[in-house]
Amino acid sequence: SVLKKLSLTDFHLQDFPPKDSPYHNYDEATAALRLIQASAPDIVSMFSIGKSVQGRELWAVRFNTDAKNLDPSQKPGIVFMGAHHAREHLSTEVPLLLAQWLVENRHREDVLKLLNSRDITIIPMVNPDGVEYDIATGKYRWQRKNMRPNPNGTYGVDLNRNYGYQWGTGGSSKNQNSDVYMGPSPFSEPESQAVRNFCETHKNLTILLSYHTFSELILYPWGHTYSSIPNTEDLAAFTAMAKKMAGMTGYKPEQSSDLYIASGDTTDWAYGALGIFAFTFELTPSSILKGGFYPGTDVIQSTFQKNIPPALYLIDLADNPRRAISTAF
Ligand code: 0X9
Ligand code: ZN
Repeated sequence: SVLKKLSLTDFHLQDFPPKDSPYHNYDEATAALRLIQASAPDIVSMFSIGKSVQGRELWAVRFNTDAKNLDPSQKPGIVFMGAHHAREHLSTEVPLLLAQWLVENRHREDVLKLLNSRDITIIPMVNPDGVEYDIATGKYRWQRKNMRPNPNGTYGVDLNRNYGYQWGTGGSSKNQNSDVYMGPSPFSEPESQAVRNFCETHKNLTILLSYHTFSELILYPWGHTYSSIPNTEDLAAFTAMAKKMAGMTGYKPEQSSDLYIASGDTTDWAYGALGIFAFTFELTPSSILKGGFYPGTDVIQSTFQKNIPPALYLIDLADNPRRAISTAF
C-alpha cells in the first residue's frame, strides 16, 4: 500500500481564522439554534426548510406560541434570512443573535406582546455550502455563490440572482465563471427553491428581511429596474419603513436599483410574486476600507445592537405594513 506522507498544508482548519473564531461555522450555527430551541421549547421550534446542493439542512427557528415547524399560522408572519452570500458572515451573526435575543428577552413587556401575536421565522444561513467552502482552509476564499458544480467545471450559482421574478433581465450573468451567475434557469438551486417553498406555503408572511454585507444600506424593490414599484400605497409604505429604519441604524435608505441593477434577487421575487414587503439590509461596514466582507469580530455586537430596533419595528408592523405610512413621522 502507498502511505501518503502528510504535509503541513494537508491540515486544514475547516474553520474560521483563529482571530475570527467567534463567528459561527455551519455546525456551530446549527448547535446555537438547537440551544435556542431547547431553552424555550414552548415558543421555539427548529426545522429544516430544505437541503443545500451538498446536502446540508437549511435550518430555521420559528417563534410562534402555537404553530410549530412548518405548520400554517393565522398570525402575521415575518422571515429573517442571512448568508445568501457565503463570505458575508456577519449576515449570519445578526439573525442568529436576534433569535438568541428574543429568547433572552421573552418576558420583556414589548417582546412578550410581539411573541404572542406574531409568527417569526429566522433562517440564518441560506448558503451553508458556500460558507463552509469560504473558511475551509483557515484562510478566506472570498466565496460568494453556492457550491453547485457547473457544466464547465466551475462551482457556484449566485443565489441572489437565481430567484424567479424578472430573472435574467439585467445585472446578472449567463457565464458560469461569473460571481453573479444567474444559474441555468430560475430557481435552479435547492437553496432558492427552499426559500421559495417556505414563502409560498406560508400565506401569512407579510415582511421579509434578507441580511447581506456590506455598505450600510436599507434596500427595497425594485432591483431589476430603475422604475418604482407601480402600487403607490406600497411604495409609500416601503419608503416610510426604510426611512424609519434608516433613522434607527444610520444606514442609507434607497431603492435597490439605486445601488445597481440586479435581477433575480430575493426581495424583487418576494414582493413581485407574493406581495411581501421585502428588504435587503447591507450591514456593516460602510466600505471596503473598513474591512469589507471581513470586518473582524469587533463589529458583531455593535452591528447586532443597532439592528434590534428595526427588527422589532418590522415584527410589529407585520400585521399591516401599510401602517408605516401614517406613523412614519
Ligand atoms: O448584489 C447583491 O446581491 C447585493 N449586494 S452584495 O454586496 N451583498 O452582494 C445587493 C442586492 C440588492 N438588489 C439589487 N440591487 N437588485
Ligand atoms: Zn450579499
